[in-house]
Amino acid sequence: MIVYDAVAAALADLGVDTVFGVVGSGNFHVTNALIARGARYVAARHEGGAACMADAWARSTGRPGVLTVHQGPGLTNALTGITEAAKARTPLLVLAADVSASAAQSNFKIDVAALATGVGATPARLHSPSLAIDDAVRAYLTAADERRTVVMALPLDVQAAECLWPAGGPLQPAARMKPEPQPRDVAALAAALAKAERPVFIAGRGARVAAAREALEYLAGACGALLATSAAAKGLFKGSPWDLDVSGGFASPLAAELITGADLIVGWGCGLNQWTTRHGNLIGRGTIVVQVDIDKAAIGGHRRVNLGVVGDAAQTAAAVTAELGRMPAASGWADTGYRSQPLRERIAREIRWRDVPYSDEGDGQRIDPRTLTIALDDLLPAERTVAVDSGNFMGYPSMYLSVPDQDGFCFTQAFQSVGLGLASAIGAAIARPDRLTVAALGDGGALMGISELETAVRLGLPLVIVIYDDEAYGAEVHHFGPAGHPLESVTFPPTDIAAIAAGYGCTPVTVRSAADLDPVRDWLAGPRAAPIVIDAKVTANRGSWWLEEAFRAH
Ligand SMILES: Cc1ncc(C[n+]2csc(CCOP(=O)(O)OP(=O)(O)O)c2C)c(N)n1
Ligand SMILES: [Mg+2]
Repeated sequence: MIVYDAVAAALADLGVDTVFGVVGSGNFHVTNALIARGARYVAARHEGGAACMADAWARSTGRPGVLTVHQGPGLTNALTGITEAAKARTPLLVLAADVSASAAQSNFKIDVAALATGVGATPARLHSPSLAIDDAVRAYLTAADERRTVVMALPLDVQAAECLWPAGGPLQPAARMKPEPQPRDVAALAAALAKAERPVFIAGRGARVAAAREALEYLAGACGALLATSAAAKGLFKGSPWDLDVSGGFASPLAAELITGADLIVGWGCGLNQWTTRHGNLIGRGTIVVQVDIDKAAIGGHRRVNLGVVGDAAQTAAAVTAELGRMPAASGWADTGYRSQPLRERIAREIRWRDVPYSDEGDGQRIDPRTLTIALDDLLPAERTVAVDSGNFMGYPSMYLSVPDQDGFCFTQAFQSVGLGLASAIGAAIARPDRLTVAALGDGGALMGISELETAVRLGLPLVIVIYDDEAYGAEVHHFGPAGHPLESVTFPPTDIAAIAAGYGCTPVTVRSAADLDPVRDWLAGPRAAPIVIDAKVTANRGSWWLEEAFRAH
């Protein structure tokens, strides 16, 4: 066999059936070999977009994503998306073509392993024709089992060489082992929960990955805990009457009040970082903090904790429930711990941001982003995936658009990069065609990643792309404006984004008030053959609540 074909065959055997990328001469053959082996190939227009698509696809399906790029600039173009994936611990395999060992003076030569290492990804390489198949299998399994973003260099000379399919098949995956929580730690956590009067659980990405909802709800029911998540796990407790939604800057006033009032906070697969705790301000002075994480090094990484438990969120919750020896209240509510019927009713009335009163600042020329988002929440089907870019606007879609479960929210903020939202939405839409995908972008992020509109149109994706258009890098405007700094570098003249979208073949809508949303209704009722782009000219009198909060300690 030729190595590129053997690598494709090995990856196909491991279940690779969807690949994102931009093809150049260096990855042409391996990409075509994957297609020949049955994979769906999604051609992006920029490698940065391709990386975000693969990342979001992996997050939405729970399976490793695969990205294929040309050597040199193909990889450097993809780096921001790769960094986001690496920081978010997305299992992702990057097939990065590389120059031959002899091509020391090639224009395309870069140090692939150094780039990968520099952004927190794991380097890998096809070392030689005879090792290539096992190298590829090992790289894929590292991505899958250790939740790593692996950048595998595929030197052209190795790719083009002959190799033999190994007798007995390629490397076999070793059994995956999760660390069992130590009995002493389980007992300590059970004792802390038994003593707590107002426990709150905050579940993070680790709980989402561990599919820990059931085990956590059961334990929470047994000890009367309220349930919250980090932004990365938003939706995990959707439907529970004790769900406070997201903890941190996005928390609604009632959620913030209840989390601050906790006497015990348990982070489950959650780093309890500055965003999740509002720089620690959501954790009361005397509150006991416990962190459960599968990764020992993560414990206490962002803040001091009173107890660290190394273990998988679901396994640990089950062990603690057994240790506690209590059953959850059968009626679904009881005066246990933090739970009471009056509180349950208050949560039902007040926990959602859209139920928090506000005065609309729209003036007919510009729509209040809260009014816009509430109107969209009413219009759009509940079965949806919401993908959010970065910027001042991001709290509105994150908190005013409901999502059906933890897979309905694609939050690519591990690197805090602007411009990833549209491509992430495309990856999520491909992963979950059963759900309507909503891309929520600022005008800055939208224009940064706009080339992927062509991809969305070409693929006929039924996306709702809503752009919170304040004609500015609003985050910077609201950060520096109040101190009187000049803002010319972060403000822009009006752009007719709807006209640009129409040029790409999307259905365009410009929105200045809620009445302008009628075309969205029509689009939803129609065949949805191309994305709809809503250029919402939003009010920009002030920074969003969460941004003000974030910059207070910036
Ligand atoms: C790649 C990148 N460049 C710059 C920044 C700094 N930055 C953070 S928010 C922001 C503004 C984004 O503008 P827009 O998408 O319009 O959202 P807005 O803040 O206006 O709501 C910028 C430039 C960043 N986070 N990432
Ligand atoms: Mg803006």
